[in-house]
Amino acid sequence: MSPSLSRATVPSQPKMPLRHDWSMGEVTAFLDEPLNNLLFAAQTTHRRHFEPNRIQVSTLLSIKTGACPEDCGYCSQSAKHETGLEPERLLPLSEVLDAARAAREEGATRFCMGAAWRNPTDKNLEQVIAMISGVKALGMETCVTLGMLEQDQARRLREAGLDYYNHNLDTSPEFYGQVISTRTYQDRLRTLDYVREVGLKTCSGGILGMGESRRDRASMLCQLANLPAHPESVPINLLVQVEGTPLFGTEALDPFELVRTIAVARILMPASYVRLSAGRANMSDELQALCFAAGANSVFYGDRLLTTDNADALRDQQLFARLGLQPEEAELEGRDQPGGCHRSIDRPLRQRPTTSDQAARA
Ligand code: SAM
Ligand code: DTB
Ligand code: SF4
Repeated sequence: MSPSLSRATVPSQPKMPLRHDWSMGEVTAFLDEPLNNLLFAAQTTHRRHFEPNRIQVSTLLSIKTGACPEDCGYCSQSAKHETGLEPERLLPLSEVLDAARAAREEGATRFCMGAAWRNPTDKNLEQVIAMISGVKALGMETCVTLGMLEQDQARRLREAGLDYYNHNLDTSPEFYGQVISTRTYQDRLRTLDYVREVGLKTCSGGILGMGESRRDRASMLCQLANLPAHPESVPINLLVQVEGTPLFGTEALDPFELVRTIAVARILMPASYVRLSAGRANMSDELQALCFAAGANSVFYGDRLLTTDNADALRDQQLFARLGLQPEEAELEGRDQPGGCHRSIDRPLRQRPTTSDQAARA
């Protein structure tokens, strides 16, 4: 930013103290605000805690796909839904490391590995630990999402050097039973407690567009923001509708509700990364730009999520360039606050040849 624009627009305000006592009244009142008020408050909050034009970039890989015993109504991987997905066993280590290396080449700084398990067995855990060690040795941050954990399993993951554990609350406690019957909200909270207690960083958020009300979105945000520590990373997914799942055909969410939810997440959890997560493949560039203006500062980058398509990587490069967003470097060790300290050096995503480059070379 030019010095004069910087002086004119960047508030030199102190960081806000983190609160863990948000009431439903406060959160619903935020969600009900005129959108411009919400965007202004979220953007101001964002600038107190983060460099406003940096974006954290993670890449996702499904290391074990399908045949999951859980019945999550949104998920392509439940054995209870006929989605035509071909189940796969746990990927071999070499395949995972090849994918991580490719993600690093593309500019991702964190590699997230997802498994379609209700919970990992101890043997599963050993196999995943080998993957974590291998990915860390490539110089990348690691995140895994493996379902419910026992405390000892969380501790073993921490000892193996894992950085983040992803475990979403997904929706409000009130709406949860309409989406999932094979586990409870309390089960989710217990795993989050173990993850936090052993010193792993937490990645937890939810899915919008499952037929929930604005009040449910407020209630989910309240749950996340009133955890004993805010999750360092808060993924906000927009439901990817998969044919054969019970939620296929749910009425599409008003996109401004997504923007509002991101803005309120930013205000409630000012020092956390808020990830504009699944659903970007079907979003316009303009909607994504509004989400970034509302405080989203992280995305999944790469052509695939777990079992569905992500926004195309070339389109992302072009979008980031058009918006002046710079991908962030890996976080430094020793942060004491979520999002409090990260490197900020320019490191563009690897440029892929455009079709016109290829045509020019031909
Ligand atoms: N089995 C583990 C679990 O449920 O925690 C880890 C994998 S699960 C696929 C991880 C997260 O992906 C879910 O909590 C949910 O938030 C998200 N997810 C799954 N299917 C989705 C969909 N169709 N649209 C949006 N998000 C989805
Ligand atoms: C999260 O919150 N979103 C990611 C990650 N955590 C594991 C998963 C999105 C899955 C989208 C549907 C699919 O590709 O199967
Ligand atoms: Fe299984 Fe996770 Fe999908 Fe639920 S969201 S069906 S637990 S893979």
